[in-house]
Amino acid sequence: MDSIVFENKLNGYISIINKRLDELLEIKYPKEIYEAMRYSVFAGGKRLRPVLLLAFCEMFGGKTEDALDFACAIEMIHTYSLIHDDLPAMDNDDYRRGKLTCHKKFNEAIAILAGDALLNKAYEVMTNLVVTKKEEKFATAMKYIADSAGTCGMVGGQVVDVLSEDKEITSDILSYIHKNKTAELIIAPLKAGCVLGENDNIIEKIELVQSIGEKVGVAFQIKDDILDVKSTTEELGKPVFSDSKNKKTTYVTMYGIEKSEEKLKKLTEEALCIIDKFGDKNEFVYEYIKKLVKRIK
Ligand code: GRG
Repeated sequence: MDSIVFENKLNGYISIINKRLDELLEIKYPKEIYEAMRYSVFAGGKRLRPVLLLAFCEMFGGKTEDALDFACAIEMIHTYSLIHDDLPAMDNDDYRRGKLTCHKKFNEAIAILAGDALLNKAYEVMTNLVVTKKEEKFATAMKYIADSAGTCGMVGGQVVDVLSEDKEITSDILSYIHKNKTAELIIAPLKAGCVLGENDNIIEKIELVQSIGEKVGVAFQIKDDILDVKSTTEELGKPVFSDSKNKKTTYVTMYGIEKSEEKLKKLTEEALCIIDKFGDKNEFVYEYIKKLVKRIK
């Protein structure tokens, strides 16, 4: 895909996501909580998960209007997880996306509540669709997202990550952490996009999409681990070497940079091979996933 066409398409997705997030997070009473939620949501994230959701929905023939609120909901869940992950009780980080973290900008109580409020808001937005649209695919999309965020997904991964700090862990535990803490919240928007867009052979398609998501999700975490040791604070917008500071085992500390780069390449190629099966509407998705390997932040 031509790079200008790609950039235009990506910016188009990001702009409709931002516009809708702005509407969904309209400031009401008590304004302090909305200000903290908005501060973190509009702090300059890449919008990876919502873009993937809209792009997969489109690749499978769906309408953006059906997928947009789910895309915003997953970004809210992602932002809540970052706010809580930065708290003193977890990673204790002062900067994220080049800006003060939520608890540094406001205070700890407000940051905890802003995370809680974003998580809850995501479910408010999704249940609203489920009750108004009355089509099974909306409930299924919500289920994929809800399942990915909880104890059998991101929270479970985060718990094992926290409990593993300062300890030697096995490769199986590391895989569990990657799959759950990071990959689940990437698998979910792909599956939600697919179910909202596709009408035929949905079970077979969801299986393929699950496999793409697992590969892309783990590749994304490996790249994050590589950037943590190879990038700079200015480029990343957050401190580098945070994994060693927090005494965490990562793909890089377990296998070394070279093997990590190889694994990243292999997983990405395997994911692209599956995407190839989805015919001529896959161009944007194909390019986007290729570019994730080369991302610098
Ligand atoms: C607190 C329940 C709870 C979970 C936290 C997601 C997470 C679990 C922690 C964040 C730290 C981390 C390294 C997570 C791995 C996933 C990841 C690389 C998140 C960053 O995602 P990006 O790069 O962030 O998409 P932006 O800022 O672009 O939105």
